[in-house]
Amino acid sequence: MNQATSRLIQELTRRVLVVDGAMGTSIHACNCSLERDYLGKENCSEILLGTRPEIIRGIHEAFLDAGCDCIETNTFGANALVLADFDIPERARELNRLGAEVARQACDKFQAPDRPRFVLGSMGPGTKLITLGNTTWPEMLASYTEQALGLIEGGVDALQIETCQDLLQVKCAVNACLNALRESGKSYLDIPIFVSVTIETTGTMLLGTEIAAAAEALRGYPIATLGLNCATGPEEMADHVRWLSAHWDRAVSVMPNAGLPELVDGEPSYPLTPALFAEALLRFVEHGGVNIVGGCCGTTPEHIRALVEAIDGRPSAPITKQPLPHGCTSLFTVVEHRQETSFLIVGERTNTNGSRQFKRLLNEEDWDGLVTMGRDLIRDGSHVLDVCVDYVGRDGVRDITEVVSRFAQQLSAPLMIDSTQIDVLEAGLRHAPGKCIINSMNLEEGEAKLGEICALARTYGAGVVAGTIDEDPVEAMAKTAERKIEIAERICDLAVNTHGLNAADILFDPLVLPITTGVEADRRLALETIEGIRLIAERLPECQTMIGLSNVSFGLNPATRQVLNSAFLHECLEAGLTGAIVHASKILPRNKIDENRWDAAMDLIYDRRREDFDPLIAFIDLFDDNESSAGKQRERLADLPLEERLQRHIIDGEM
Ligand code: THG
Repeated sequence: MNQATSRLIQELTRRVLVVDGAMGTSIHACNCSLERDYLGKENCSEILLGTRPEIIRGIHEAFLDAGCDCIETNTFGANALVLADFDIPERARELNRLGAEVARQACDKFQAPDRPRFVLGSMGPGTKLITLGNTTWPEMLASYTEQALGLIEGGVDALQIETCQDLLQVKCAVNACLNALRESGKSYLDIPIFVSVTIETTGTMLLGTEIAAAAEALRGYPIATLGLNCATGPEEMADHVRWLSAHWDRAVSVMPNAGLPELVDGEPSYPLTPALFAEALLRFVEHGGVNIVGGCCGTTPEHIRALVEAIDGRPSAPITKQPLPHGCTSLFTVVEHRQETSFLIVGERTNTNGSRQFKRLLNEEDWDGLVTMGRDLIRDGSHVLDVCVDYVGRDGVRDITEVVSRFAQQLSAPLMIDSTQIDVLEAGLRHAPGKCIINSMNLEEGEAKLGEICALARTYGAGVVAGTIDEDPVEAMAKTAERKIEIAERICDLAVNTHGLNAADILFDPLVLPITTGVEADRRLALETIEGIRLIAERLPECQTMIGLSNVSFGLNPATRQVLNSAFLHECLEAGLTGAIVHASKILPRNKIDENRWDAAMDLIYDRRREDFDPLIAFIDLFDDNESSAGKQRERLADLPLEERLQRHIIDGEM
């Protein structure tokens, strides 16, 4: 489809648009009858669309008369989840259609060919949040989809997801809008999606999300605007507005309350006069970057009239933003994929395959104990947690739900959701409010399966680890640098050009396998991986790289593993590696490792075999358990066959 952009988007790029003010305050002033007008459903103002449409139309007209460009439909709470509290969930579609039609009628009265007026279909957060466990993704998705369908049927010019409190709620609502648009044969180019979040006086969204985390979690979605509304007046929003104006690469909207409410005779009263309100918003616009202004609670047609006069058809400031580095987020903050003076440290121990303790706690369903393990990893330096609950015989969907919902609310680090099961990945993503990383996808089962995981990444707004594995029936896992880069390039092309992921959100894993087996075919695995990292960093510079470090040393005893892991990590970082799944507290810097051991590790990693010199044996011998126990009869390990010597270094327990 090669469509022209909608009229609304055209106007928005031309000049600053003014949106209307509070609907609720005006409805209150109408003295409607609880029985006749509200049908006994107190506070369900949407129901007036059926019983007293002329009142709602009248309020719209008062704002249009004040000169605003856009009005919002009276459908803030018209979704099935909210309407269920009034026993009328089945009226959602109809009320939204009516809301859009009534607003459209009002606009028709005021618009002229050179002065269009637009209807924004209001979609509020409702009263139940997924992150708090009050509702589920599928329930909310169905509820918002029905609402968006009604709004589209009624003829809205944009879908306005507003007063957002929970990132899962926003992501779910955006998906609902996209589904409804598709079902209606339209796209977000015809009817753009606007998003507006609410930053409380605490400086974050209700559940603790910073504006930068919200922007990072939402940037991958095809939304036309991001902004702020409700909770406070313009002054309290200033820092966050400045941040958005500087960094959000699309239009920014600001719709504050008429100041912070004060209680007067038990009723909230909003202190800002129309003049003060308009002045504050004008400053945001003059500062550059804010393209949509309007009012929220306590703003009357007089506030909007003053605002329209202040803005006076001002042209939109061109959008010239500092490109933000890509990253992942928790419910609270952003963690950039590229750490300036470090690498992205992903904690490995919150994994049933990576820690006996984690596996035991999961089996005991000691959810708090699992959270404590996660917290310990963060304290030890992990930026992100690799969460894997795969465990034969257990219900993975239930386990990931229990674990991720707790981690998301109680831990500050973003999550990497690690599973081989697509339903487990999806269940995890449905409970993680931030921007996660999916671990992982590859081409072993073909392009369709890769496409399914890319679709998850798009739907839930996540980055993704991509392993260099393809359909090759003999050796699916790439073991040479050449094959690693070849598969990485193929996956990158598919993920970006076919599935619409951002290259910066792909973390290539060139696969680390043990070099500790003594088997000929495994000798070069580490150096091929280092070379693979170098090639990926060179040829796919926008993408990230990520390895599961501890794999390299499986089979050795803990002290030996610590040195090999640290030395190998050092070489990978030199080659351009940007992140690793590690046991952070066990990584040693080079200057903390004995020089002989370091050199021996290098000989092993780079497979510097010579006649009569096996670097694997030489390395292991440096950690001979017997070397420190003087007096004990010293057994010459070197005299034993390799396999037996390896056996002796395989020790159960932690690295
Ligand atoms: N690539 C990607 N994801 C991965 C891996 C990878 N996820 C899993 C794994 N590989 C990386 N994680 C670990 C975690 C722990 C260990 C190794 C790799 C480990 N654990 C000790 C052991 O098994 O001996 C400690 C056990 C314990 O504490 O009980 O070695 O390559 N994308």
